[in-house]
Amino acid sequence: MMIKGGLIGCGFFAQNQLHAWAAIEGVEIVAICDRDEARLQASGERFGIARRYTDAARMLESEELDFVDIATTAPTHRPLVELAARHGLGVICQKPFAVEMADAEAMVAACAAAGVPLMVHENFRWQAPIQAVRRLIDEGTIGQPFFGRFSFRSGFDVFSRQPYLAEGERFIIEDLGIHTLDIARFVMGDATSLACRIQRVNPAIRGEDVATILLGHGEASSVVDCSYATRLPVEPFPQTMVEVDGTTGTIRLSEGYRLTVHGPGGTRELDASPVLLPWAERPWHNIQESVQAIQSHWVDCLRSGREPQTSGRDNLKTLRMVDAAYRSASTGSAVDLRA
Ligand code: NAD
Ligand code: 89V
Repeated sequence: MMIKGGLIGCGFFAQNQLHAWAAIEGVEIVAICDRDEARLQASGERFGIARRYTDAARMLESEELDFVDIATTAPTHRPLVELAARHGLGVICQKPFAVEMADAEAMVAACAAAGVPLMVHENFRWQAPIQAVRRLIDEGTIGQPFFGRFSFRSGFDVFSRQPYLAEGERFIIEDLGIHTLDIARFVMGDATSLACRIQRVNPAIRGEDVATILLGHGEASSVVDCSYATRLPVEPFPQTMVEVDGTTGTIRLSEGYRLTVHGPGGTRELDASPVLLPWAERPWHNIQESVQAIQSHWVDCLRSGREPQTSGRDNLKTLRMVDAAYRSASTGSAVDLRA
């Protein structure tokens, strides 16, 4: 049976989500909503979706849906997630799930009380090269990981398409570092401690554009370093570079999606490039492929009744890292995440 969804927020990133939904079998976005009429009509025309609303409550009252895909920015997430839960609908919510931990916890509680699934659209761990790193570790290729580095350093102009990123008091950890911290958790296991330093290099923006974070994962350690102030000869946006040292070998994911695996059996060079989907465009194709992957995962979870990998409950752990990073940067002290 066809799964029916309604999407709220027809802005910049929702275009990727709508392309991905159109490419996934067995699911259809039957209605869309944006309070900006021009954006609503443009997305409706582009994707051939006739049922259009400027008010989310009206959409949920009028349509028969199985789930809602919320593609708005963080301040609107809680009222929209709670609205969907009141209607007994499954919910996908974009990252950052919330700015305040209390709002994130309330959304998780509301969906649990309503008995509806909730997935945070935390797509970076679904990138093909990141999945490849995790697979190699699971296969025992490098033994037990004891050190990781997850590095996103770029000078790409993200502000032209997402002007709100230049305006907030917080920037890189909340918007991008949140993905990198989630990747660190995905590869190394949950974090037990965190220390962070931040800098603002670009004077034209309000928030921090550089963050350097030291994580403990039990006995293992990792470094998450992010920058939008880094001018390189070849602009790597939006690649995350990865280093993992294990007891019997190493993994390196380098510029150009080159994966080098060294272990007792020798050294292998692999091409971990993402597929360029028919609707995708470089350099965004890595992110776009992961959008299709996470949305396919959601459909699988709805059909099987399994909890999504990045459920609301799971994402609280990533959000606690974001919260701890800002606290550590302002106090200069490390934060114990075991409590
Ligand atoms: P945007 O401002 O371009 O789009 C948001 C849209 O939501 C706007 O058109 C706005 O009118 C609409 N909207 C807001 N509140 C609404 C409401 N209550 N009802 C109906 N419509 C409403 O923002 P964006 O750049 O598309 O970002 C959206 C979210 O996606 C952000 O949280 C951002 O962090 C996230 N994002 C994620 C990725 C990723 O890879 N996962 C990449 C980029 C952006
Ligand atoms: O993925 C994101 O959340 C985006 C970007 C890659 C530009 O940081 O906002």
